[in-house]
Amino acid sequence: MRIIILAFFSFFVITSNVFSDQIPSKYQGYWSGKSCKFSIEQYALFVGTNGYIYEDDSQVEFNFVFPKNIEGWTAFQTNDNEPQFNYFYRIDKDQLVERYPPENWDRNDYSFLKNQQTQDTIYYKCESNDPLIESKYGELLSLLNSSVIQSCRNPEQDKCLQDLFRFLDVNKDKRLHRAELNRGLRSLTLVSVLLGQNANDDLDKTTTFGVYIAIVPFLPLITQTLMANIDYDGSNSLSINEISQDRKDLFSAILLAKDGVIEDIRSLPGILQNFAPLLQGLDNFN
Ligand SMILES: [Ca+2]
Ligand SMILES: [Ca+2]
Repeated sequence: MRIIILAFFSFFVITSNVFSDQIPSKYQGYWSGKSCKFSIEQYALFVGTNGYIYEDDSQVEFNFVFPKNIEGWTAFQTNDNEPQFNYFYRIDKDQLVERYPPENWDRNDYSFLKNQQTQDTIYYKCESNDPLIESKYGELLSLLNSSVIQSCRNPEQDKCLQDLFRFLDVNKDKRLHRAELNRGLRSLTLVSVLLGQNANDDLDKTTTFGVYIAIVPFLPLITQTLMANIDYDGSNSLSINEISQDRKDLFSAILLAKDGVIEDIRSLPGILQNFAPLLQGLDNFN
């Protein structure tokens, strides 16, 4: 299990070295047009403690961000390598104002925050998540709101494991059952697919979801491997003690399963191979 945690959280480490602060609570929640119905407004923004999901009729965007105060605005900065995601927010009369820099911005001149050069987007605060968005991203929304991202800045910390366990343990019985492991893998896969599309302008949201939906059937294979190798007391569930143990044979078993999955993916359409880097991340912990 720890190997899986490390593999997944290596994304966060790569994406950003330090999550210095949480996003201020005034920005957190679900935002859209006035009706708050995605079917009408065709755009929605969910802001969590450490990141956001934006969706409109043609694209979906997900990022972990560092909030930074600049001239009365809060910049949602990703990392230096992704200058295309630079949004600035402030709250004005209970509405969320989103501004982006002018084209070819030099990243130093903040005068556009005072003198508007681009069209602002205005969002209204919604009482609850749109059911459509909730059904698609529910697991991801709860991940964004959990303490996992903060505490797993350093995946070696015990708190990372404990918080991840709590996030995965949906029914709070201190045991991870297959369905809970599958759910966790699903949300982490969705994270990796969404982050993966940031580097690829050609992917629209239909393709992104195509990749995700095609990957999902493979996830029980990983769960099965985990169960077969670390359910020491045969309870058909994993306790925190069981997943805390590092064992060489577990590593090799997972790597074996990974090779099998990659082999299966290779026989599928090319786009599915986007999943391979996620599994190849496991190699770092060989
Ligand atoms: Ca449970
Ligand atoms: Ca067990």
